[in-house]
Amino acid sequence: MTTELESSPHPITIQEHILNQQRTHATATGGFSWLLSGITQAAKIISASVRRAGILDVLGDAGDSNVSGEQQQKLDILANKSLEMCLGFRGNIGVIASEELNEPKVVPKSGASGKYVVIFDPLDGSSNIDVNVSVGTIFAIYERDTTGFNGFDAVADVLQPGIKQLAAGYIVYGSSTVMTYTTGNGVHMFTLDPSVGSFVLAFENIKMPETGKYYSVNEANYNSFPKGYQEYLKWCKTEEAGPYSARYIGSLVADFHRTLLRGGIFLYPPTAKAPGGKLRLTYEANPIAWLAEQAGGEANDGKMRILEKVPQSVHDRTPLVVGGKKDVARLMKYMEMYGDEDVPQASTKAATKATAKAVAK
Ligand code: AHM
Ligand code: MG
Repeated sequence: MTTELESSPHPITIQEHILNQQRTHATATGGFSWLLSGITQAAKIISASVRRAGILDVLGDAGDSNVSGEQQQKLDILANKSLEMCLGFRGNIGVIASEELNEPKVVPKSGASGKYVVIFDPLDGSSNIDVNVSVGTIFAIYERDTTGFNGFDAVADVLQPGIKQLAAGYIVYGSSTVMTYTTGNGVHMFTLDPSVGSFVLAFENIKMPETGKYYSVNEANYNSFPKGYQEYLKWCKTEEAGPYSARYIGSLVADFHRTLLRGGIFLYPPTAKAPGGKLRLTYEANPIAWLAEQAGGEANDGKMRILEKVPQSVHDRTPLVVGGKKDVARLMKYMEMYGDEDVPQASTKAATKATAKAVAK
């Protein structure tokens, strides 16, 4: 007689999945899987804090700002500490860098002999924390670049192009907690089962639809987008386009998560306020771009592939366009057509101001 346990499908945990992936690499030692399990451990701690945010004293500003001049939230700091703690004792991580740390850190326990570099945004979309909207963690893992290595240049270890990532992923703390990762062998997604504390396989080898029905952008910045973006967005609203629907959460992780599953395009173009883009290359754009490519999508900065950009500093910013292959290709046609042409023309600005004045009367 088959018992209920024997007949029920075997839930694959993220640990098992990572180990199975590891077995496909003949030279793997297990160290890398050990490292990834540090990230899942931190994700569980952060998830528990996010879930109880209104109960614990973790909402609101921490009263300090990070290197980018942004107000740090208490949960930003807690998430950063959780990752530092869970990764710091793995023994094989040489360097960590984070949105919340001014400079990369050499990990004291493994020091200069640690083989890996882990770069993360501990809690992306933190302006959404206090209003119960999805936030996330993003991470990228590299091997230390030992070419011409003097043993102590933590900054040089971090300034590697995204194409050299060994693993990348994100955790979204949404209606459920979901972790998505790639090691260059497809994109896999796991849901945290809070009753047993395990991430269980939800989707293996996810493929992003080539085209979707959503565009995702902070359209309040429309007036200062370069013309190529503006013309593309105008097209999205035409009958020929469908038209598309707009979706914008304001948490990159959540906006990308939807784009990965449903298709469409996410854009954060250059703006008057952030002419070089707002999002950070090393711990936001690079991991997201690799996941997109691994799922059959594309990611660029409106001109070139994100993964080929060489960061000049740890907190470099970049414009970001990411989505289904066909959606991104169409946007690029508009970019090629209009180049770096800026808008609005002075006359358009004046007309907008005059109308606003008349309406205010
Ligand atoms: P953060 O890392 O400080 O939270 O900022 C990054 C966030 C992204 O999650 C999101 O895509 C973007 O900022 C939203 O910016 P905006 O409010 O300008 O639309
Ligand atoms: Mg962020």
